[in-house]
Amino acid sequence: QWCECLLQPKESEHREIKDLSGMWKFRADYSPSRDKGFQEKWYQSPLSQTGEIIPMPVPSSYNDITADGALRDFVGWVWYETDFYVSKDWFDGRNIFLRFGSAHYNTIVWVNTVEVMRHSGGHLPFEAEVSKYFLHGATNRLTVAVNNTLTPTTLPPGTITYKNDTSRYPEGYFTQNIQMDFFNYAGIHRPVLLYTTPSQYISDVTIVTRFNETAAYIHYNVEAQSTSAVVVTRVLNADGKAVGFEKGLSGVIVLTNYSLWWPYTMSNTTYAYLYTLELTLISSSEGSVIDIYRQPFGIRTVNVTNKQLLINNKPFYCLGLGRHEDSDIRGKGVDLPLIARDYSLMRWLGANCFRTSHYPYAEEIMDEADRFGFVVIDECPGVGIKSNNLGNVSLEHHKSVMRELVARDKNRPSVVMWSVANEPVSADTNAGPYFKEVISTTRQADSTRLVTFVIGPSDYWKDQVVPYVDIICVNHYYAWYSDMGHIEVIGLQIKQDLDMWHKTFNKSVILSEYGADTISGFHSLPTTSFTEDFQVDYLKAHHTVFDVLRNDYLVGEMVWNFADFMTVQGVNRPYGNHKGIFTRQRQPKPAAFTIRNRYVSLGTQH
Ligand code: GCB
Repeated sequence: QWCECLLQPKESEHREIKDLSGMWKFRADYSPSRDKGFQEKWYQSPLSQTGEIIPMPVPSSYNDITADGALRDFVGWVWYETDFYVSKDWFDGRNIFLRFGSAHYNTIVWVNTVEVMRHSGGHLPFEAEVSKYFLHGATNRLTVAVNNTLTPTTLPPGTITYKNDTSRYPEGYFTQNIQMDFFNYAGIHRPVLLYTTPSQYISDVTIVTRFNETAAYIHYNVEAQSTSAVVVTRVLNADGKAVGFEKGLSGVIVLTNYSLWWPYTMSNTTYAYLYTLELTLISSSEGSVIDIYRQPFGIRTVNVTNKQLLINNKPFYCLGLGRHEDSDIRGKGVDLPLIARDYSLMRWLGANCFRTSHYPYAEEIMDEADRFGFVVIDECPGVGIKSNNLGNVSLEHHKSVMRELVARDKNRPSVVMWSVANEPVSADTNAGPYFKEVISTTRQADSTRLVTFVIGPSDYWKDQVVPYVDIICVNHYYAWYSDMGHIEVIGLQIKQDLDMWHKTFNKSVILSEYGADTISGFHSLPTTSFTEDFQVDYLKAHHTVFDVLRNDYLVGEMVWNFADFMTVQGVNRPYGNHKGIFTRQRQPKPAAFTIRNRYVSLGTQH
C-alpha cells in the first residue's frame, strides 16, 4: 500500500510542498485492550467527538509533553488528527503524495475516513498517492493511529510482560521490556508533508561517482513514471553553473574539471563540495517541460584495506561521536534549532564523523552531514537483537528495513558505511546465516559503500558475523562495566582485545563506543567514577592507546556519547544515560574540551 519512498520531496517549478506540521489533536487509547479506537471507529468522526482530546505538536514525541506519567510510559495505540484545505489548483490531475518523515512504530493513516496506508518501522519515511481522497470546497481530515509496542519481531525488538498476580499488581498491569539503552519515544517524529508531482514525473534517481587523475565520472540512472517523455540531465556546480549534460534515463557524465567531496576539517576550507544533478522530464511530442527534480550529490569514493579506511583514496581517520536523536520535551521529534546547535558543537569539537546510533536519523540531519562534510555510519534500528529475534519474520523485516534505508540515503556523499545492527548476539550460531543474508541484501541494494555491524561485549573467537563485514566496529567500556574506576586497566585491555579482533579477521578496526557516565557538577580529586574529573581521565587513558593503534589498524574512535540522553528507568540510569560530553541541554562538560583539544590537533594533521 505504501511505497519504498525514494526521492526526498523538493520543491521545483513543477512541484509544491505543503507542510502539515503544527498543533494536532491527540488522544491515547487507555482502554485495557487498547483497541477501543478501532471498535468505535475513531477515524470515522472528528476525534473531539470520541472523547477528551489534547493538543499535540507534530513533529514531536508525545511522551514528555504533559505532566501525565501514564502518557509518558504509554504502550499501545494513540490517535492524531488534523484538518486542512487543499488548494483548488491541486485538483488538476497532478499527483498528491502524503508523506511521513517517520512515525514510531506501527502507523495507520486515514484521509477523510478512508484508510490510505499502513507502515511498520519507526525511523524511515513512508508515503502514498492520495489525490483521489481529497475534497474540494471543504476541509479535509487526516487521522493517524500510531502504536509503539515493540515485539520480538520489530526492530528494535522488545517484549511485553503481563503481571497477573493481583495481590501484588493492579489489574491489567504489564511492562514493556526494551532491549536497548534509550527511551522508547513515540509518536509522529518527523514532518508530515503533502507534495505534488505532475501526472508524469521523475520518481527516482541513483547516482554513483568515480574519478581518476584526468576526469570524474557521474553515473546516473533515472526512473520516470512516463511512457513517452525524455529526460535531460545537467550537472550544476556549487555556484549553480551547468558543467555537464546528458540525455536519456541513464548515462555517464564526464567532468574533466571537478571538485571532490572531502570530510570536514578545520584547516581545510574546501570540504564537502556538492553538485546538483538537475533532471528535466520533457514531453517527446511537444517538447515542453513536464517535471524538474534536483538531486544534490558529491564526487567521492570509499574503500577499505586491512589497515586503512580510504575516502577519495586518502586515509581517513574518524574523529567521531556516537549520538542520539534526543532532547528535552520533544524527545525524538525533529527540531531544527537543535539540529543546528548540534552541528555547530560538532564542528567546534573538530569532529568529522558520527554514527546514527541506533536508528536512521531524520533527513534534515542527513542533509547537514552532506553539506558540512560529516562522514556517517548509517545504522538501522537493529539494536539489541537476541537469540529469539533471529527468526524468519525478523529476517524479512530486517532486510526490508535495510532496503528502505538504502533507498532513502543512497545518494548521500556523507554516508560511507551501512551498519546493520548494534550489539546483536553475534556469537550465536544462528547469527551467522541471519546476518550473512541481511548483509548481502544490503550489498545488493548498494554495492558502492561498506557494510558493518557494531560488536558488543563479545569474544573474537566465537563471533559468527565479522567474516561478512568490511570493517570491524567494536564497543568497549573497560574500567566502567568491568573493573569500575580502574583507569590503569584501560590501555592494556583495549590493546589486547582490538589486536585480537584485527589479527583474527585481518580487517581495519573502529572503536565505535567508549565512555563513562558523568553527572554534570560532580567533582572529586583523586578522581572517581561519575565525576566530571573522572570522565576526563577516563577518555585520556583511551587516547594514549588510540595513539599507538592509529598508526596500525585503528581507523577511528567514537566517544559515547555526544550528549546525555533519556533511557528507561534503571538503577544505573539517574534520569537517563549521562555519558554525554555535553549535557542533554547541549552545554559542555569538561570532557568536551578534552575531546576538542584532541580532535582539533589530530584533524589538522590530516
Ligand atoms: C552500549 C550501547 C549503547 C549504550 C551504551 C552504555 O554498548 O551500544 O546503546 O547506551 O553501551 O552507555 O551502556
